[in-house]
Amino acid sequence: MPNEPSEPGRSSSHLVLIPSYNPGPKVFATVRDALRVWAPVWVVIDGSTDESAQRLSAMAVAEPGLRVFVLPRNRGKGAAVLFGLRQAQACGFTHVLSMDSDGQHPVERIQAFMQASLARPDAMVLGCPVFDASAPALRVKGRQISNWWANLETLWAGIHDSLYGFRVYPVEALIAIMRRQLWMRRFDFDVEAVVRLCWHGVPPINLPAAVRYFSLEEGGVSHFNYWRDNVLLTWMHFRLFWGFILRLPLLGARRLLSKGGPPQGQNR
Ligand SMILES: Nc1nc2c(ncn2[C@@H]2O[C@H](COP(=O)(O)OP(=O)(O)O)[C@@H](O)[C@H]2O)c(=O)[nH]1
Ligand SMILES: [Mg+2]
Repeated sequence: MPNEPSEPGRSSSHLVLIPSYNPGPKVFATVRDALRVWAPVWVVIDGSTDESAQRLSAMAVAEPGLRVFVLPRNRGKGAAVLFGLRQAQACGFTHVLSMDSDGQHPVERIQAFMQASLARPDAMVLGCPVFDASAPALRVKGRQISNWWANLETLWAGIHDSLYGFRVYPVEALIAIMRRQLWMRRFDFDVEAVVRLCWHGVPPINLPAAVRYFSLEEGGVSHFNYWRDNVLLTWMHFRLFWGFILRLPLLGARRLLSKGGPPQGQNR
């Protein structure tokens, strides 16, 4: 495959995109580890007030595979991803693998996700979280609720997890969707992106990927606020539900044409 990097080469179609906001100490190892398996790696620093902008920019001087964008004001994860998508498109990239900056996502799965995307560029490759004992029960439960809604909203089009941010997105389709939406700019991004990409006709491929939750002592940081962000997610599912009702005839017809099975996507 011509676009696959031969370590430590560079892909000209697929890049790793890491949106980052006050990520805690794990960001440096996360970026370094990502660069060991893929290039390019881009970080979008979203109005962070810690020292990550300076330290990662300094790292980029010595690392040709790393590019760091520093945005002056915090606008949210979805807005930072959209910024990265637009830059990626301007540079000719067709796909981005988005991942968290705080060390929770498995860098060692980047290659497998990129391979799956290179083999099926029409699809999105979704991480299916494999939790260990570190996962808070409340987050796992909340996820099941969001997954149920996302599956209803897409008429069971094959989304295994609606919230996991470790994914490969087709750039053009996601920009086209986000351009028309005012929302999807904060923690409502991950769910709304998969649901709307499904509506858009982009099939999901689900691959397992471990997720870890770190304690404060281990350097874990979370900006997810249970009240604020659960209200945001509830409002998002309300909007998506009505979008689903409007699209029901189209989704139903698609479902019938796909002969009942969860569709186009593969699951490994
Ligand atoms: N650019 C940007 N990224 C964010 C923001 N908030 C979170 N993120 C990214 O989203 C990831 C997940 O957020 P986090 O706060 O760790 O939430 P949690 O993992 O769900 O508890 C982080 O690692 C960042 O990469 C934000 O305001 N701006
Ligand atoms: Mg996190």
